[in-house]
Amino acid sequence: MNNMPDIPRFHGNSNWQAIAAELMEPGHMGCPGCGASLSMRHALKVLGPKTIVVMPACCWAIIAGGQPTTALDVPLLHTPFAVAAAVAGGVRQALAAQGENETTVLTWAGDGGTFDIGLQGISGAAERQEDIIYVCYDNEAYMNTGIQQSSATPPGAWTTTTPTGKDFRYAKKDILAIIKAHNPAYLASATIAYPDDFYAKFEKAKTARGFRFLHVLAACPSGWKIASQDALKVTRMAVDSGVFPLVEMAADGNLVQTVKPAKRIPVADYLKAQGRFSKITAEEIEIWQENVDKVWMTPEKINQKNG
Ligand SMILES: Cc1ncc(C[n+]2csc(CCOP(=O)(O)OP(=O)(O)O)c2C)c(N)n1
Ligand SMILES: [Mg+2]
Repeated sequence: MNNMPDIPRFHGNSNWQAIAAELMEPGHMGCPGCGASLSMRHALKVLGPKTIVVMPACCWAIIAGGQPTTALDVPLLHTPFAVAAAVAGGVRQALAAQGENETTVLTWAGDGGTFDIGLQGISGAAERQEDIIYVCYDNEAYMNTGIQQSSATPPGAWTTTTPTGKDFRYAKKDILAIIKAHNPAYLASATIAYPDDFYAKFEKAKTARGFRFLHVLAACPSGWKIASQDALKVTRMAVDSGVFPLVEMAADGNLVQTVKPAKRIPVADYLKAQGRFSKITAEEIEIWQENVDKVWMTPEKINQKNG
C-alpha cells in the first residue's frame, strides 16, 4: 500500500532484556496479523509469569485454544460475557485473603465485552478500586461471532449488521472518558504498533495498585478488510492520523499525549487503507478530519474534551 509508514523497532529498551520470556506458545488459534494475539504476547512479556488472566467471551477465548489446551503459560479463567471485571476482582481478593499480593490479575476483554456488555461490571470494579489491570483489546466490532457492530465501531465502518457502513451520526463511545470518571489508579491508550510506548504503559500498570485500565487498539484483518501483513502499519496510521491518540492519565488526573507522531497523516489515508470504510463519503471524511483537528491532536485539547 502507498503512504505506509515503517514500523518502529525497539530502541535498546533496557526492559526488553529482562522481559524476553515468552508466555504465549506457538500453535494458538489467532488469525495471521491478529493485533489482539500480538498484544497479549507482549503484554505477558511485561507482566511476567505471576499473572492470572480472566477472560470473557471474545476472539481471545478461542485464540487461547479449546479446553484442556491453552496457548498461555499462565492460568486462564474463562467467564461469562458480562462479569469478567467482577470475577477478576474476586480472584484478586481471594489471593489477598491467602496473603498473596504479588500476582497480577489481568482482565483481557474485547470491545464488545467492555464498551457494551461488561460495562456495568467494569464500573463497579473501578468504583471499588479492585486491584486489577483491565485491558480492552479493541478491534472495533464483535469479531468472534462474525463482525457485528459494537459501540466501539467507528462511524462509517462496514460490519455484517451495518452492511452499508455504521450510521455516521453514531460516534465511537469515549471509553477513556467513562473510565476516567471513576478515578482509576492508571489509565492509558496503547497499541503494539508503538511498542516502546506499549511496554512503558504495561510496566506502569503493573506497578500501580488499584483499578488500572488500558485501551489497546488491535487490528483485525478480516473485520477491517486489510491484508494481514498490513495490520501493524494500519494500526500505526490510526495513531499518526490522530484517530487513536496515545495518551495516559497524569498525576493531576488529566490525559496527556505520550506519543506525538513524527509526521501527521490525513485521516483519509487511514480510512482508505481499509476495505471496511469503502462506503464512507468524502463529506464524512471531512467531518472526521475536522473532529480530529478540533479535539485530539494536543494534550490541552484532550484535557478539554475529557476534563
Ligand atoms: C451473553 C452472551 N451473548 C453473546 C455471546 C456470543 N459471543 C461470543 S464472543 C462474541 C463477540 C465478542 O466481541 P468482542 O468483545 O468485541 O471480542 P472479539 O470477538 O471482537 O475479540 C459474542 C457476541 C456470548 N458468548 N454470551
Ligand atoms: Mg471486538
